[in-house]
Amino acid sequence: MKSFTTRVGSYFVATLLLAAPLSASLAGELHALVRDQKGQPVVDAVVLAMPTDRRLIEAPKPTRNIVDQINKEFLPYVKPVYVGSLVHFPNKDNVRHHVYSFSPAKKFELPLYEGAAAPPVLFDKPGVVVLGCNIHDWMIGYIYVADTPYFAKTGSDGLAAIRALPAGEYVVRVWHPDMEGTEQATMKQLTLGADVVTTEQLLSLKPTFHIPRQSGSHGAGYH
Ligand SMILES: [Cu+2]
Repeated sequence: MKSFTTRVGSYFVATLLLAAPLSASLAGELHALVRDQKGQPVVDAVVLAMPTDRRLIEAPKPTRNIVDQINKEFLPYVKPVYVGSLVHFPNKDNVRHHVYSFSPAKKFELPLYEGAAAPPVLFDKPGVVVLGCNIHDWMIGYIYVADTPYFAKTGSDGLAAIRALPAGEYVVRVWHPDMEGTEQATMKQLTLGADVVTTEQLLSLKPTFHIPRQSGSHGAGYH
């Protein structure tokens, strides 16, 4: 049994060595800069690349997706995941949270819980899932369930990098919680080879209204 495993192992090594230069030359990278109507970089925008040939979609490596609750906020504020992913909602606060969503892409509820007691939630339908907490009205977060594994989120510099994209034709689009108009309106066709392709996207953002946090403690143990 041991020698069989060894042989299989060395076969894989040989295949990988042969395949490595080829696949490396076929992987491209997409760098996107997202700016708003004032020219300012947009943070928390999700940039997505959908290959025209869906056969280029490779199953992503399994990752542990986490949306924390810290200091009575969802962290991260925007979490993109590939469709079919599980997301964990650990509560790092010393108060209980009651996380829910009424979004058509995923309706769910995690009744009052502490710590890591809540089971992970499966996001099996592409779309935007708005997160809320029944106890803390100001808590809001987003899970963007992507129909492609090729996506990245912009940092405070407005930049997102999607790495290891198989060469081919892509439709690139952007989503942001405060965007005016639709994702479809941001669609751009791009060809990716083995190099780095850069693209720019302009988003018009709506003014945001945030429910003010409740100040002080009201002694109910929930605040
Ligand atoms: Cu809460």
